[in-house]
Parts: sequence; structure tokens; C-alpha cells
Amino acid sequence: MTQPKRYTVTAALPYTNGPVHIGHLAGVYIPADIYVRYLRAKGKDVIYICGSDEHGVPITLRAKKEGVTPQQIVDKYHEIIKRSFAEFGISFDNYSRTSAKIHHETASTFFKKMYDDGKFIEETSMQLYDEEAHQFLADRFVTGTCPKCGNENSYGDQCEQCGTSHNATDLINPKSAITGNTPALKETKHWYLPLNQYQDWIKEWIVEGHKDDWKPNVLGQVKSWLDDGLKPRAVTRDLDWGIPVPVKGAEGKVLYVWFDAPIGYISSTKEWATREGKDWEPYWKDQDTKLIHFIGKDNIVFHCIIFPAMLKAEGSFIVPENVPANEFLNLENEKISTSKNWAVWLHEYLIDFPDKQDTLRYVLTANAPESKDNDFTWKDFQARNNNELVAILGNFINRVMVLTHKYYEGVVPKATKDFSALDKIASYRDSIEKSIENFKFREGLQELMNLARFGNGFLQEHEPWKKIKESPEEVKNIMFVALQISAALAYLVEPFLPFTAIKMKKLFNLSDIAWNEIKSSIDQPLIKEGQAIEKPELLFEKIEDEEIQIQLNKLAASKLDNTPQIPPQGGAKGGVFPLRGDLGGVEVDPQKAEITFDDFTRMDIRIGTILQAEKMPKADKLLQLKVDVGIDQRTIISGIAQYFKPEEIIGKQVCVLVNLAPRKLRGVESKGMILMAENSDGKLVFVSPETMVDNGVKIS
Ligand code: B3M
Ligand code: ZN
Repeated sequence: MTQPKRYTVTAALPYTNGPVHIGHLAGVYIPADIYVRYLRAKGKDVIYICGSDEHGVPITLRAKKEGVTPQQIVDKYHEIIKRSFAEFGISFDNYSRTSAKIHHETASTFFKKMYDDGKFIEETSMQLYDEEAHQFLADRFVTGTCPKCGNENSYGDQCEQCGTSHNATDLINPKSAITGNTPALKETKHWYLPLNQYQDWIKEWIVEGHKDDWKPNVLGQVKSWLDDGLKPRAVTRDLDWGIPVPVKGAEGKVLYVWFDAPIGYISSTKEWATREGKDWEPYWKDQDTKLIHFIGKDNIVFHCIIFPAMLKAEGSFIVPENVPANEFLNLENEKISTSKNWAVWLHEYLIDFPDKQDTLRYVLTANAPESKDNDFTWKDFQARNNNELVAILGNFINRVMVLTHKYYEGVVPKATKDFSALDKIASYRDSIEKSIENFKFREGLQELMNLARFGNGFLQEHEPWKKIKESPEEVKNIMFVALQISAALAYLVEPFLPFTAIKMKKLFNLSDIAWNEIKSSIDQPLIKEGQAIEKPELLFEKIEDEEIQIQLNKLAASKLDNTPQIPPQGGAKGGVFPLRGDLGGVEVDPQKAEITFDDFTRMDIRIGTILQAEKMPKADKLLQLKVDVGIDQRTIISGIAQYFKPEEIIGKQVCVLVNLAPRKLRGVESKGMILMAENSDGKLVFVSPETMVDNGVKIS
């Protein structure tokens, strides 16, 4: 497609099962935002569409974990996510949610049309079932070994290690994510999309048709699925959270989340069109529309195979022109993980770095995982801010402003001679444009910084500060050029660093212009002779070591918080840490899964002395203790009342796990756990030092 009439740009709909982090921004929302901001500057008809993905198992699991309803979960995270995007300048034209009425209607109609046209296969088969939870197990409700790569933690619908998508029954050694049980098989009816029927069409459309313009990582994944042979895929589920399957005989079943979620792009477009008084259909149905999906690599199969097959089957829609998927961003050399709290959350970042949205946008673009997984480190964040934003871009703009005020009281001087340097502006613009058009945003940003470097080099080469006395006319020409470069930067920076663009345009009093007008000559300058500029203001501030250390400490603490907690074994011992060992004749538990030394060092175990002990009212198994653990004197509730009288344990030295997350028992907060061992007749005994030791001494 050479000159599309319009662009429909979508960004993956985030699951509302948690807030968004830097990995989301880097992989999807920033690249898409750069792209649409650039297209808008080009004067193109473009819409940027997104919304919350509010169905699916991750939400149900989160709700179970927090002990609330799925609706409460989606309401909470929808707001947090939406706000984070707005705060980072992600300029969606519409941000909807899949719980919206318009979406339920759109997805139902879509399914119904395919159903009526006979596009599904109806099949009754045996599916995994958790008999304890009374629930069928599909998708993330079940984990097991991936049949393709052997990853032991593959989900029911997809393996995150090799990217394969499969059916839950394909997993080897499946386990329920709800109870941990091995599932049984139970009969149920579902509707399948016969992907095998679309194999040839997908091959022709992508592998042959887009071999030169799609990213190699995307083409590679598509080819690998095609090589394995596409198989029918169930698009309905036995769940109670989702969009009801709109056909007879499907009571109690909902649409598979990956069936309804991509239709969310369409319903979000409808919502936008209604609000703006526009027609949504050309954005999805006109062949002259360029549809682009920005996603992460784990979503490739859904956007390149399943959703296109749905669009094709429905019959009236266009298919994507490109799917520029990114790889993953790691954090300090480890995979970002919501459940392990190993992430930089956007809402938290802004508390520590208010007004530094663009620094994060810059770092995440400069280091984007465009062709391979990449790593975000706080040191690199600091270095890029200080050595690039501050030292190159910020420094150039500041020098130009200071000198303009010093020599000309802040007014653009008159130039008399054309510098070839002015031609550079249009050529940098063109190369940034080319990079963005090819989804090479890192390269585009690099070019932008090269223009700032060029500006610094230009000042360095011409040294106006040495010539101002003897050659004031020449200095006017030099400063005129430097001001043109500054103005060009103010415009060109906009897709990448929108907050900085606003600041720069204000500083130089620039009005908005189209992308193609970003060029300058002596007769048609970007900033004209006689125009006043504002007082110099720093664009970026240096980030100090201490600020980085705070972030590193925060990450270290989050590791500690997420030390897997040992669950109390049975009611009686709630609150104690039962150690089992070879006590002769006792059946010994098998050794637990191996841990690293690092895992061990996360447990802070200290010697403490029991100072006070009393029975807890209305709790015959619990004692409330006050223990001196050296660090402080704290309350610990221990499930040992059946074994000890309070008075006999006062003064006893014990081992205490002091950094266990506090928890409330009968309204009293217990801070830590006393290590106990169980002897052969089931009685608990303390694990105590052989001789008196100072309180607070560490066990290692
Ligand atoms: N919610 C998956 C994800 O967050 C999913 C994307 C839907 S896009 C239609 O990884
Ligand atoms: Zn795998």
C-alpha cells in the first residue's frame, strides 16, 4: 500500500489484573504513540485505539487472590491503567473497556455472524476439569509441561517460553492453578475456529505477501506455526466471567477472551466514532485503510493468525497491514513479573520522578526491545538522562538561549548569509521519518539526538563567543542557524518526547506546523528574525546517585517481600514454622524443591527471647508473645498453646523468622514466626541455641 487514505493504529489491550509497568510502555504503547504522533504531524487521518481487556482468566485469578469480585478488580485497575497512560502522554484517541455494552454487543454480533455463516465447528469433547473447584480448566487456569519445548510452566493456551499456542489438553502433567490438583477429564461442548482452513491464505498473505516489510521476529513466529500446521481452536469457554455465547445450547458458556479482546479494537473505534460524530466503518472495512497492531511478542499468534482468520471469516473486514511486535524488556537482568513484584510500576515511578515522563520515554525508546529482548537498568536510566538528555539536547538548547539573550536580549538576529548547515534540518527530518515509517524508533531517536549533536558541533566549530567582538555580523549568522536547529528540534522531538516539545515550543514561542514544513532557509526560517524567545530554562535535570540508589533499594525490598511464604501446616500450628527432620521412626517428608543460597539469605532468622506470653482470648491454640529480637520487642502470635503453658516459656531463647510479612490473627498483628520442630508424638518443641546468645544475632 503506497498512499493509504487513513490509518487505524491499535495497541494491545492490557489485562486489568494489575497496573502497567515499564515493559508495557516500552513494548507497545510508546512505539505506537511515536508512530501516531508522527502521522498526525504529517497531517494523516489516523486513530489510535486501545482499551482495557477485562475478561479472561488472569482477572478471575486476581479476584480470587484478593478475595473480591472480578468486576471490582477490573474497575480498580481500569482506572489506574488509564491514568498511567494519560500521565505518560500516550495519546489514544479512545480508551475503552471490554466490559462496555458496545463491546458486548459488537463481540456477540461478530460471533453470531460467523455462527450463522457456518464458520465454526461444534464439538463435544473431554476437557480438563478441577473436581474440587468444580470448574473446567482452560488457559491460565491450568499449567503443565509445554508439548513443544518442555517448559514446565506453560499455560493451557500458550507457552511463554517458546510462544507456541496450544489446547489445554495438549499439556503434559497438567495442574490446576486454582487448587494445584491434577485435573480429571469431563465432557463439554465447544465451538471451534477451524484455523487449518486458513493455513494457505495466511501463508500467501503474510509469508509471501509481507516477507519484505514485516519484522523478522514476527515472520519467524508465523512461519513456525504454519510449519507445525494450524489446528482448530476452541473460541468458547466454560466460565462465568466473560461475554455469554449468543447461541442456543451454550448456556453457562462465554467467549474465549482472545476471541472477544481483539474485537475490542473495533468496539473502541465505534465508541470513538459515536463521540466524534464520525463513521467507524471505513477505519475497519475500507481497503485504503492501513491497519497496524502494536503488540508484544507473546501476542503474535493472536494478531497474525487467529484474529485475521476471524476477520476473514466474518467477511467484511480488512486485515492488518503490519504487526510490528516487540520482544520483551527485562529489569536489572531479570524477567519483569507482576506476581513477583519485579517491575517498575508507572504510577510509582511518577511519585519518585514527577515531571520526568520524558526521561522514561527516552530511555525506553533508546533501549527498546525492537529486535531482541533488552534490559532496563537504573544505572543506564541515569546515564542516558545525564549524558544524553542533559548533556546533549538540554545543553545545546540552553547554550543557544543563553547566547541569544546575552548578545541580542533574547531576540532572533537578522542573518545575511546562507549556511549549508540549514539544509541539514530537512535531511535529519527525512531520516527520522524513514526510521519511524519502518518502525525503527530507536534509530529515529538516535537521529534526533544526532541533530542536537550536530547543533553542539556547529557552535563548537564556529565559536561565536570568540567572534562576538570582532565579527558581530558573522555571529548573527551563526546564532541564526543555531536558533533554526533549536526550533527544528522542538518540532522533531514531539513524537518521542511530547512534554519536552511543549516546553521547547513555549521557550521559543513557536506555533504548530506540519511535519513537512520542518525545514529552514534564510528566506523561510522556522523562527524568524525579530522574534523574541523566553528566558533560558533547563529542559532536563541531572539525576543523582542517591535517587538511583533509592530505586535499587526498592527493588531489593520487593524481592524480600516476595520470598515465597511457607504456609502454616494445619490449623493448630498456624503461625509457627514447622521444621521436620529425621527423628527416628517418624515418617520424614521428602526434601522440598531445591533453592539457591540467595533464596536462603532472604530469610532473616534471629535469636530472640520470649519476654511475655499469654493466652489469646477465645483462641485455645494461640499464645500471644512479646519477643525481644534485638532489633525491637515485638508481638508474635504462635499456635503453641496446646503444648506450652505461658509461664513456662518466658525467658526462653528461640529462633525467629523476623522478616516474614506481618499478618493479623484475631485482630492482633503478628510480626514474625517462631521456628519449631515436631517430635515423634506430634508435640512441638522450640529450636533453641545450645547456649545463651545475644538477642538479634543472625542465624546463617
Ligand atoms: N490482554 C494480553 C496481554 O496483556 C492481552 C492483549 C489483548 S490485545 C487484543 O498480554
Ligand atoms: Zn514451549
